[in-house]
This record gives sequence, structure tokens and C-alpha cells, in this order.
Amino acid sequence: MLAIPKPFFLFVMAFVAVAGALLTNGPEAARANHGITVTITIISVNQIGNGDESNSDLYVAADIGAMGHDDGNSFETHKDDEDFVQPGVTPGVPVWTISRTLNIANDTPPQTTTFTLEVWDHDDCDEPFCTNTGFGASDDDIMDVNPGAGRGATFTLDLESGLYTGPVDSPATCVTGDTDHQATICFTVAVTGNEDTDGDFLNDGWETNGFDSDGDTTVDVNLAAMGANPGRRDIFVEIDCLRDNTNATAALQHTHCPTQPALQQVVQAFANAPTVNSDGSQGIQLHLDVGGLYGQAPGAATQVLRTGAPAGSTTGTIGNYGGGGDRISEAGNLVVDWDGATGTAGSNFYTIKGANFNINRRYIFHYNLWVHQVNARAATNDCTSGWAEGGADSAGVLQPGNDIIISLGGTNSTGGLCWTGDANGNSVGSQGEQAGTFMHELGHNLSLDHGGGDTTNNKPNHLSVMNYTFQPCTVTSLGPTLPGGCDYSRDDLPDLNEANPPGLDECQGLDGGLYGIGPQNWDGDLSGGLPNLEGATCSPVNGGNYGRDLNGDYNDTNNNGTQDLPGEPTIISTLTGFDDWAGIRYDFRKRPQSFADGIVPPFKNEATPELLAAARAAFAELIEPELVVENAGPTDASPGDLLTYNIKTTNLGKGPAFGVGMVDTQP
Ligand SMILES: [Ca+2]
Ligand SMILES: [Ca+2]
Ligand SMILES: [Ca+2]
Ligand SMILES: [Ca+2]
Ligand SMILES: [Zn+2]
Ligand SMILES: [Zn+2]
Repeated sequence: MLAIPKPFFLFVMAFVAVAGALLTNGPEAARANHGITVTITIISVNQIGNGDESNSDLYVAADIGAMGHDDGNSFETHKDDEDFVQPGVTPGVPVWTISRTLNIANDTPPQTTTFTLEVWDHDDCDEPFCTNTGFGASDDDIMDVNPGAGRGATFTLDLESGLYTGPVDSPATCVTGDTDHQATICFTVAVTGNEDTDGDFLNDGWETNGFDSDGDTTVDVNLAAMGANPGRRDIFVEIDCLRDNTNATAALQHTHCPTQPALQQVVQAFANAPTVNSDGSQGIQLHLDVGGLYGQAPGAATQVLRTGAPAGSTTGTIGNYGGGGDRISEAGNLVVDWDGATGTAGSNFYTIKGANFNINRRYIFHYNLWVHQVNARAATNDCTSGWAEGGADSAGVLQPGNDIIISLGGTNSTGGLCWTGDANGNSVGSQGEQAGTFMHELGHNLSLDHGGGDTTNNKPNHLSVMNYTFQPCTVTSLGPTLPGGCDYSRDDLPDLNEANPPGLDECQGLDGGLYGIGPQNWDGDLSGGLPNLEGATCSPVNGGNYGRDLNGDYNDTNNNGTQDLPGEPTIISTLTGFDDWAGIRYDFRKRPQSFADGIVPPFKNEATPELLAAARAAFAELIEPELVVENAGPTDASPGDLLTYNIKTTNLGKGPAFGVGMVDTQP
């Protein structure tokens, strides 16, 4: 027993009362379990000065994350009559570590917690390896390891960096008290689970342990059960949809729920992405929660393996994960107000989301609602294909988002279907329109814009569903390096300079030779009856480069969607290439604005069928081949004659002709 002055003893008792109170965690608002584990290891404890020479059985009490001291938080195995112990080194003293998986109150950086270390002198033990009489028993004394006021040492730990500040700061590992009954404690701290090994902004701890959104220690989102892998990039989307299943006219009943093949095309496209993962696999695992839309039992999922990869490699999923697949009545929701704000009437997207999306998922899932129509351009009969958060902001910086609307229903102002109809003639979108629009809007959430890294649309050197020219999963396809169809751009193709100089090099074409698309006779001129290729890399150089508007953009000053000349001049600019797959951002959950109520800029209103058709037609004109066939040979021959004739095919058009066949029928 120390010769403790009475006031000090009372102090000890008071401290114990406080510690006891910490054991009872009060209600904690909206804490998110980041699956982070903090582990403290004690290197040594050293009693300084006279201390308690007859019986110095030192032990340590630790508290991580202010969760309270209790027996489980103290290192109770101690060594009799030792002023200096090195757990794991001193004979009879095992390694002292304490680990806690934490609830973190703040969801955005900096994420911090605290830890407190106390050294105690276990006084009632006369025998080696005292039995546990409990932390802070009445006959135990707290030593002073705090160089300032107080006896315990409390540190603030940055969970992102693993660095701490307090009585001493990282990288110092020892702290010593300054009053009587001094001690020194040396320790290390390790933070695990906060790593993001694969770079998808889902912490390893979430992907492995699950996500406890409300801090009640029950996992709310079990990522691993939905296919998450801490070594591969994963993206989660919850899909709900509107339907009309009450219409008195049976043929008018229809659903806006996407078809399974359409979604599978997109999941496959992500699995086939050129992205290389930290575990060496390639592709992105897109996980869609579609509930029971396709008859799957709860928890069941369709696995979509990367094409040509061995089983167990990159796999996206379409599953019944307990949140998606809500079929919401179209009645009363015929027009969904795309920005959740007042203005043109419509039911509020965020109201529908609030009723059908579990907020515990908000850091994990994008939310995607398929609706009849929106009101981006008109209060009714609006054929806008969708809306999404994300893309380039007003400063040109690419930003991620988390909300998506797809609207492929309804009729236009003249009564025609907006998009491809179902068997009964209700507009719901073709498979390509569904798949391509979904991938396009998800691309905005992943920060892509219509030019990939900028807002310039219809660039012939941006081969991506983000480009209106290719939105309905019609990306140019050419060999294994350019699978086409549903795809984001795979390479940053050379820039195309519309202004001359420097101008367009027709021999570089639109792919710079990467995919073998070949030269592009942008101006369509002929020389000696053949396409006249001009440009710096042409050999021999036939003149110089060429300038023209390639992507059909103009200053739409009156915003009516058509070019009213004069006054709305064509835009001549440099069309930059962009590698979408390399550029996508996974970090919407790191952007606090993602979780604000209502619309968060940047956001994108989408194409109408007319815009997509115009983009497609302009591209077709730009690359149009023109094949000419010449037949040459004798006009007469007798039986037994040897007959020689030549057939020559020439492409006089602007672009390449692929998959051409020649059939010459003998007369
Ligand atoms: Ca991760
Ligand atoms: Ca992952
Ligand atoms: Ca839902
Ligand atoms: Ca242009
Ligand atoms: Zn509808
Ligand atoms: Zn868009």
C-alpha cells in the first residue's frame, strides 16, 4: 500500500465513478461503423522514483474511443514486485494488447477517435500473478503518466493517418508523468480496416466486416454477402421503378422496371472494364439490388463473370439484396420532379426515394429510380431520357454523385411514343435504350461528363456511352481492343483540332491508329479519283491539315435546341480524348453534398430521342464510306477461252468500310 494522502485516494474513487459511468453508452445519433479496428500494444511500463517498493504490481488500463474502461480494457496480467515490465519480454508477462472496432461519429474526414492510457498499481496482491480484483479496486492506485494535469494520458488519434496527438505526439511512443507516483508508459498504436486497398472508397473494414450505420453494433449493410471484395473495385446501386398495374384498360398497363438482359449488359460491361484491381484481377464488380424483380429469392443473385475470365475472377451481381425492386405505383407519380424543387409540378424524386430507400445504405449505394417521365424540358410530354448527379461542375471539375432517374416512358407533344414501346405500344425503352441510358447516368454519378472529362458532346474521338452519339449502347466495335456496344471509352485518343492550324490530320483519323479504324477523309475530297488524304502524317503529304466542325456544336444562345443563324455560330474547338474507365471516381461518399436534401450540383439533364438521333446521323455522315465497284474484262468469249477479268472495289467515302463482302454472279 502506498502512503497515499487521503485527498488523493478520494480522487481515485472519484475517477472510478466517472469510468463506471462511461460504461453505459448513451444513445448516439447516426454513427457509422467504419469497420475500423484500433489496436494498442504496450511496450513497457516503468515506475519512477520510490513508488511502492514493497509491492509494485503494475498494470495498464486503456480506453479506446471513449467506450469506457472495464476489465476487458485493462491489462490485468502483471508481474509481482516489478518497477519495470516489458510485456512479452519480462518473464511471466505476456504481450499486452487491446483492440476495439469502433463507431465513428463523423463520416467525413478527418476521422478521429481518442484513447486513454492509465497505469495502475495493484496493491492487494501478495502472491505473484494476482487474481483479478477488478480495475480500479479500492486498494489500487493510479500512477501519473501525464506530464500535464491529470494522471491518465488521453490522445487524439487520426484514423486516416494513424498519427496521434496528446501529452506526446507521433512518432513519440513514451509518455511520463510529472508528479508523485510517476510512471512511464511506452506503446504503439495500429489502425486497421480504414485502408481502402482496392481504391473503390469502400473501406476494407466495411467490405470485410459490414457497415453498421446507426452504431447499434448490428451490421446494417453486409457488403461481403452482396459480393464485395476488398481487393476489387465494387459499386452498389439500388434500383426501384414505377409501373402502371391498375389501368382500367389492360393494354395500357406497363412497367418501367428495366429488363434483366438490359441490366446484365451493363454489369457485364463493368466486369469487362480494363481497370486493373489491387488483387491483380481486371474489371469492376457492379452490384445491383433489384429485389424480387426477376423472381430471385431473398439473398440470391445472378453472377456475371468477366468474359473469358476463370471462375472466381471479377464478378458483378444482380441480386435480391433486400432494398431494391420496389414497384411503385405510377398513379400520382406520372411526372417525377427531377430536381426535387418547386417549379414545374411533379411528384418529388426525393420523397419517393425517402419512402423506398433505407438511409442506412446511403454511404454504400447509389439510388436509381426508373420513372414514366420527368419535367426537365416541359411540364408534360417531356421525352428527356433521365437525370443524374455528377459530372463537370461550373468550374470544370469532375464531381461524383449518388442519385439517378431514368425516364423512358410516355408520349411526346404530338402523341408519339417517346422511346421504344413494349408489346402493347407503351413507351418503356428498348434493351439498348435501357442499358445505355442506365450506364450513361451511372457514368455521371461516377463523375463522367458528356465528353468524358469535359462537357463537349459528340466527339468522334470519345468512344463511350457518355457521348450522345453512342448512348444506346452503340459504341463502335472493332476487334478485342474495342469491344464497343455498352462501354465507356478505354483510351485517351489523340485530340482533334477543329481549327486549322493546327487542324485535322486525316491520316490519324479519329483513333490515331490505335484500333485500326484507319484514316478519315474528313473533307471528302478526291485526287486522281481516290480519296485525297491530307495531314502532317500522310505520306506523301498532300497539302496541309484540314479544319472543320466535327461534333456539330454551336452557341445555342436562345436555348431552343436548334442552331438559329446568324447569331448562334458553330463552335470550333479542340476535341480532347478521354479515358473514361481510368477517370471514373468512386468517392461520392466522401462528398458531404451527396447527402444533402434535394438536388446537389453538378447534375445533368439528358438527351431526347431527337438529340440522340441527330448525334447518330451526324456521326454517320462524318464517317460514311462510299464503295465503288469496277468490273473490267472482255465482253465476248468462246467456249474453251481463258478469260481474265478484274473486279476493283474502291472506298471513296470519308470513313472506313468494315465487313465488306463482294459477290460477282456469273452471267
Ligand atoms: Ca475498398
Ligand atoms: Ca471492393
Ligand atoms: Ca428500395
Ligand atoms: Ca465543334
Ligand atoms: Zn409509364
Ligand atoms: Zn448525360
